[in-house]
Amino acid sequence: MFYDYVKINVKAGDGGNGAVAFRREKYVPAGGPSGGDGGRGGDVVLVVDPNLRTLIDYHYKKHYKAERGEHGRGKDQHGRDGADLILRVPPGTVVRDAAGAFCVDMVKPGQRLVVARGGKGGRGNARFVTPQMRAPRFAERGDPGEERWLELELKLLAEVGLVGFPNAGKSSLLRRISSARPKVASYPFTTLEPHLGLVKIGEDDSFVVADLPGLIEGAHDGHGLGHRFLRHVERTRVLIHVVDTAGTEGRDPREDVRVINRELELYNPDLAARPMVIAANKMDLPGAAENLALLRREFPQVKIYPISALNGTGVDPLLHEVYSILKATGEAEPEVGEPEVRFVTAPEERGYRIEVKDGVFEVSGKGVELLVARLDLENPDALRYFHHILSRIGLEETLREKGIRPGDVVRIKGFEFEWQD
Ligand SMILES: Nc1nc2c(ncn2[C@@H]2O[C@H](COP(=O)(O)OP(=O)(O)OP(=O)(O)O)[C@@H](O)[C@H]2O)c(=O)[nH]1
Ligand SMILES: [Mg+2]
Repeated sequence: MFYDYVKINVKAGDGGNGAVAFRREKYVPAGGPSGGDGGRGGDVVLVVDPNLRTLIDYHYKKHYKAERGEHGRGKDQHGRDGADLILRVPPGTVVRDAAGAFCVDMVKPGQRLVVARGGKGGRGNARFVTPQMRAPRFAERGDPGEERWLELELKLLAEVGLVGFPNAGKSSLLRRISSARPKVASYPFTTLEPHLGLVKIGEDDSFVVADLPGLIEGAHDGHGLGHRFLRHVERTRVLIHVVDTAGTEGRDPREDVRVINRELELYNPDLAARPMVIAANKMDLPGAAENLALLRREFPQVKIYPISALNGTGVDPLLHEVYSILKATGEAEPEVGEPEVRFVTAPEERGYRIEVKDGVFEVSGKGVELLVARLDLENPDALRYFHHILSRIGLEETLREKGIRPGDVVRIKGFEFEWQD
C-alpha cells in the first residue's frame, strides 16, 4: 500500500505548575516565598524531510504528544521546558487542521510548521509577592498544550504525470526514460502506487515524472483504483497521455483517449486544461500505424508522438517536447532556501464579553478564562489575587456599570462567585 492520506492527533506539552515554597534558612527568621516557575510545554513541529516518500509512519500511529514542562520547585528553581516533538513529513505534504483553522503546503526541504503550541508554565509563588501579600500561598497551574486533529495529504511533487489505461505501457515508459524500476506486466493494475523517476535531459537538466496506477472509466467516482491517485496529477505541469495504439486488448485507442480525458475533467477541470501530449505507444505491434493515423485525425490539436516503450523508438522527441513545454511554462522549482517557520496560532485574545442572563453575569474571553484555569480558587490567597486582577483589568467597574448588585452571581468558565460590594 501507498499511504498518501492520514489523520493524526497532535498534542503539545502542558506547562509545568508553579511551586509554592518558602525559604527555611538559618538566620532568616521569616523566609520569603521561593516557589519556582513551571517549564513551558514542548511544541509539536512538522518538518519536511526530503528523504521521505510516503506517510506510512503516520498510518500506524495516530497520537503524538510533546513533552510537558517540569513543575517548578523550591529554592526558586524553575522547571525545565518540555522538548518539542518533531514529526517528519515528505515534500508535498498538505497539512490541514481538521477544524479548518489552517491549511499549509509543505514543499521545501527543512520547512517547519508549528502545529500545536506548548502551554506556558505556571508562575511560582515567589512571583506574587506584593506589599499587600508578602507570603502568597499559591502558585499558577501550567496552561494546557494545544491539541488538534490534522489531516495530512501527500501530493507528489512531480512535474510530469503519466496517465492512461491499465496496460498502456506507462511503467514501461518510465523504466525506459529513468532509472526508476516500477514493475511491468501484461495484466491490468500492475502498478498499485505512484512511482517517481528522474529524467535527465543533456548534461545538467532534468525533470521528475510520476508513473500512476491505470485509470478506467468511472475512476473519478471510485472505479478501478479510483481517483485516489489522481491527486498526484494535480501538481504536475504536463501530462503524458500513454495510449495502447495497437489496441492489444481490443479497445479503440481513440475511445481510450476520450475516456481518460473525461475522467481527468470530472475529477478536476483544471486537469483538462493542463498541457498534454499523447504518447502513442506500442508502435512496434501490427495495427498501430493505422490507429495512429486515426488518432491524428481525431485529435488534430494535440501533439502525438509515436513511440515504443519496448524498444525505445520515438522516445527522445517525446521527451524533448515535454521538456520544452516545461521550460515555456517555466515556474521555478521550489528553491531550497531558508527553512520557513510559520506559526499557526492566533495571538492571545485580549478583552472580555459580559452577558447577563437570569441575574447571572457570564464573563467570557481568553484572558479571564486562562486566569480561572491557572488558579486554584479554593485557595484564599489565590482568590484575593484573582479579585485584584479583576479590578485591575476594569472588570469590576464594568460589572457595576452593567448594574450588578450584591448577591448577583458572576460566572467565568464554570467558576461562580457571589458579588459583594
Ligand atoms: N509490444 C509492446 N509491448 C509493450 C510496450 N509497452 C508496454 N508493453 C507491454 O504492455 C504490458 C503492460 O505494460 P506496463 O508498462 O506494465 O503498463 P502500465 O500502463 O504500467 O499498466 P498498469 O500499471 O497496469 O496501469 C506489458 O506486458 C509490457 O511489456 C511497447 O511499446 N510494445
Ligand atoms: Mg504500471
